[in-house]
Amino acid sequence: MLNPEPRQHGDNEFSLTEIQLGNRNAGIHLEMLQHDVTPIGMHYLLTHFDIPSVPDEAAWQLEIDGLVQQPLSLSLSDLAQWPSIEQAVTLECAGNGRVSMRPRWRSMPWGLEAVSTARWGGARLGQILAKADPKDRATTVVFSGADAGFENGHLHRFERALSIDDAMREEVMLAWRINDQPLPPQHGFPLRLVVPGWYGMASVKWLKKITLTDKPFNGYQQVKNYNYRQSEDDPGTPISHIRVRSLMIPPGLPDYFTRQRVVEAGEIALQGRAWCGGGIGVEQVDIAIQSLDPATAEASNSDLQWVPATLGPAPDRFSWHSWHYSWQAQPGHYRLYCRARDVAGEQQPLEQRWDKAGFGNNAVQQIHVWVEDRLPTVYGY
Ligand SMILES: Nc1nc2c(c(=O)[nH]1)N[C@H]1C(S)=C(S)[C@@H](COP(=O)(O)O)O[C@H]1N2
Ligand SMILES: [Mo]
Repeated sequence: MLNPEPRQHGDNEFSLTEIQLGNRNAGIHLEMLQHDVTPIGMHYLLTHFDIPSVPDEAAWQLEIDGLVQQPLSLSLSDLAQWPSIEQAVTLECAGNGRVSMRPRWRSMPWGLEAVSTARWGGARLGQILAKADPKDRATTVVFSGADAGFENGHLHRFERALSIDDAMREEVMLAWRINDQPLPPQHGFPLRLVVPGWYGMASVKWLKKITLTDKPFNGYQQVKNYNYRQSEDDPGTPISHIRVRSLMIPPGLPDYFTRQRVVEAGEIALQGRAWCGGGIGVEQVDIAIQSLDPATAEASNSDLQWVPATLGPAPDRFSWHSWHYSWQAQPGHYRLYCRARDVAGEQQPLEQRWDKAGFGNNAVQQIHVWVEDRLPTVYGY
């Protein structure tokens, strides 16, 4: 039988298994944060098992059953008859940023690239559920993907549940289009759930079945994974809304292997994105620029001088804001920081207070740059 690699903390070198996972689950390239809507193929990916195939699109059906008066079986052409909606939604994986945890939790080793925004097209879930007519005692809606596999030795489908109140929220949708195209296989073809404002695990891809029940849902991804836990035996707190965060497009030119940056002195247009969950919006983004030159090497995080960046509007209620800041860069070695605060007053921490599995990271991003008077001459000329 299967011999799962024990999942635990490690502070040794990264393993081949982590690299394998990293190659299957690509992240956004941070330079793509320039786009309001992330181009398809640049949107981050997280797939736990194998991407299921759909041999016959015409025969494919979504089943809605359980505690409903009117069980439904909907083909893709049935769904296409529904009043359609479109919304730009920022999704972020709950494990984003996990790579900086020490000792790290051995799972998908995300840097900061597990976030993207897509323009999803489809129908409001609430309208479709209303047609199925939930019985009064239904409390929970279970969403089943077509994919299955093992985690920690436990076989299961990828399934997640929402309370019926959350499922009926007007922003929750069944999506069969992304950026004006049919879903590609990796994003859930032919149909997925999109739960705006929540971390990505709620947005079940390859959605096959919706079941209404009056019992709490105890599936693996609901109760064993995706909870904030302080220890092994802590039952944990279920993960839901995305925490406030901002990212900066790394300025200047990168080194291929280390990704360290070099910029030419002068006016540098720093720019990036900021977002949060719950559809409440970001209120402010601040920038700090710390010199790391020997004369000021004593500088610590507590000396950071924060200055406000210019915050742009969010193109849609559940989508990220743009921000920009003009930096007059003098030659030297610097660390750049950006920090967002949402409308509820939550602000990104400088240091993460980690849970057990590296979920919900929203610590401030730090980028090292070397500012040169002028760039060196180009090699070979
Ligand atoms: N069926 C299914 N749905 C899934 C997953 C999965 O592995 N299987 N991964 C989830 C996680 S953890 C995230 S972060 C998002 C990622 O969506 P994307 O790959 O379209 O960016 O899908 C979610 N939905
Ligand atoms: Mo995720």
